[in-house]
Amino acid sequence: MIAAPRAVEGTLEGKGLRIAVLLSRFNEFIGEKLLEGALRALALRGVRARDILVVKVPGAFEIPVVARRLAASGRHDAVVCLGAVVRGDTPHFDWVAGEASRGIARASFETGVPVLFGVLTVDTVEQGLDRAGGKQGNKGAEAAEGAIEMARLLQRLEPKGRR
Ligand code: INI
Repeated sequence: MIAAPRAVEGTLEGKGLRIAVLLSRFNEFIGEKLLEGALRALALRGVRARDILVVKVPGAFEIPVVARRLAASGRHDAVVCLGAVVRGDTPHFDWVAGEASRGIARASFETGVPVLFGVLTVDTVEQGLDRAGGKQGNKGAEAAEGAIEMARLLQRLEPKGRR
């Protein structure tokens, strides 16, 4: 018989975790719904209000520099980035969405802290609303749960003795 390998996964136990939630105010009517979903999910999973910091920036392009600062601060176990980039008539969308996603990935990679990508990149406002508590669920809530899972997974992967 082949022995089963050891397997490691995160959990959705939020109690004791410190989470920063970073929101782009651009398309705020979508972003606020993502924020509501994220805060509800964090509370449902046991993250205490006093362990959550909400930070707002003007647009998704400004997310990476603040995400990196929050991640590097040592004060948060994970950072959840939220926003909505909606395609318009010009190539602006590509630059904003591209830099936001690249910068968020980089902030995570450079700091070793999970930085979740809960920024919608959609063709229409309707698609955005569908994903912010509408018929496609709430991507803010999904990113928040992903943050808890990733924080717990990284704790489990730490060398013995460090926790
Ligand atoms: N920022 C967004 O978060 N979403 C958008 O859809 C958007 N559009 O379409 O332009 C947007 N632009 C602003 C950008 O993020 C910066 O705030 C701005 O360019 C100043 O740096």
